Amino acid sequence: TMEFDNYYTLEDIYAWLEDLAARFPETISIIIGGTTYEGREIKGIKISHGPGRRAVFIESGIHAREWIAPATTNFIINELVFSDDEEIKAAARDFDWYIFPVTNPDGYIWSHVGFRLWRKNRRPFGNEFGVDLNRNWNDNWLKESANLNPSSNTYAGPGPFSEIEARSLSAYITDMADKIDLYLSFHSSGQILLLPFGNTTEPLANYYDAMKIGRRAMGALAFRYGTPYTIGNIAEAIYFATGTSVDWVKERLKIPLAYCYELRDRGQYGHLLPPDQILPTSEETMDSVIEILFQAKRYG
Ligand code: 0X9
Ligand code: ZN
Repeated sequence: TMEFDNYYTLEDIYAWLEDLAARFPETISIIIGGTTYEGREIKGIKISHGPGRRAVFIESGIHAREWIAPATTNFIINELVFSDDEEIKAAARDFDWYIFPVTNPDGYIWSHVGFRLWRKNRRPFGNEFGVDLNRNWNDNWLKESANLNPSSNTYAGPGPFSEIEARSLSAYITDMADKIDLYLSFHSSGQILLLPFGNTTEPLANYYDAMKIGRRAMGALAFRYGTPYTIGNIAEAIYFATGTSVDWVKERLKIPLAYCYELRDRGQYGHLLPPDQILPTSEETMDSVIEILFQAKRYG
């Protein structure tokens, strides 16, 4: 079992996923979303109570140092499997859940054994290491808040989808895109709910519906502990940024709803969020995910 009073290593997270799949073979299976530069698997979990269901897709840990993101995703998995709450049980039953807690495994390991604030993957470029995997997706690649300097934390890579992690995960998503109703990407920090797009402040696609659903969801999030969130598209709420996963799934795959969460906090601890905030962060985030699904039915 997984406790939510501390952060876990990649090895422990993967072992836990394997254990769940072994214990509940009828409903849970291991899925492999791709491969890493250092040869690891991007391991995730599929929860399904039968064929023909629409899907929710969740990815986190694309930025290695944002440890609260995989921790929150693990909590969501745990709730979907073990919760007695009727709404959560219904959500678990009614959707197929495809969940990848750590989409940058090489970087995640490096943030444990090398440098705690590591963000990128671990591909070497001369003396430098790593591409920002949330700048490498093939949508407006290199246009905003990204560069071609391997020493930068926002190095976009030598080309769009140059990185095996982003490329292989995108292929996995593409194969199942027409069943995805909701796509979630967890990051930290700032307490911001972001919707596409990162290249313009124009309210594009289903911006107004996505904002309405997002506001209700952040109301549900704040209800538990009062945690305030800002909501907006990426460009208006934080900064212009392109080549991100959420923009790519929205623009290229036309996923109806795609959100990126910047989880707690608002700067006091930043990426070094103390372990005693894992549980409250996870609980309030779970509340909001359930609310998104509820609201999406009304606007879907
Ligand atoms: O800059 C980023 O990649 C994200 N902020 S972070 O501080 N976690 O690095 C925001 C990007 C928003 N878009 C997506 N997540 N797709
Ligand atoms: Zn991030």
